[in-house]
Amino acid sequence: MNALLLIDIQNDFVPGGRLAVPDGDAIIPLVNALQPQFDLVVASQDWHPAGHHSFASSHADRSACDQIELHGLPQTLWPDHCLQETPGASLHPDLETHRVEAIFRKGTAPEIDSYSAFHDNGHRKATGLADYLRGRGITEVYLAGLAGDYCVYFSALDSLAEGFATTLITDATRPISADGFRAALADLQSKGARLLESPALLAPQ
Ligand code: VGL
Ligand code: ZN
Repeated sequence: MNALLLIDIQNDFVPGGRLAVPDGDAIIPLVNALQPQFDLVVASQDWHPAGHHSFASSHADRSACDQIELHGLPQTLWPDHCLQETPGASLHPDLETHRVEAIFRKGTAPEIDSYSAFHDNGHRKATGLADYLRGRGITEVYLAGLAGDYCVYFSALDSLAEGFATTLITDATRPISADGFRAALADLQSKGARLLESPALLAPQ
């Protein structure tokens, strides 16, 4: 059984949002077309409280993109984004959600960031996604969404570590940084992930 994970396809991550991924909304028609090809579709949602420690605004004399150490972990500081219950945190209105059976929220603890849909960045707390997928009989995980070099990349790493056969659909994601994405793809491949373009999934079987 296979599952499609839709990572953080939220208003704040598309052009016009507070942490816009260039061309991020371009993936949505593709992601909608891909959904019927999978046994299970699950989404994640970045869901931060006001004053989250990953926000530059939570630190005096810091700006977005600064690198700091946060409670013992390296942390990139971001503009305020995906604030709980705000329109920016909503799934994009064009995203088809009829087949989305569960939504896993992450980034809710104020003191720690959570790029992956499986764990926080310190691997201290699981979201429950891995157990949920196993409970549904899933052995193969496919990933799409935003951003390719952050939340999609870290979700794919955790998917591999959890023992799922892991495939990143490379044209169904967009990165914040093209260089960061190239490095992320090379790392994923070296760890056993498969990279695939959507036509291979959409072509008649
Ligand atoms: C993300 C930075 C901060 C993402 C979330 O969804 O890739 N990136 N929070
Ligand atoms: Zn975030």
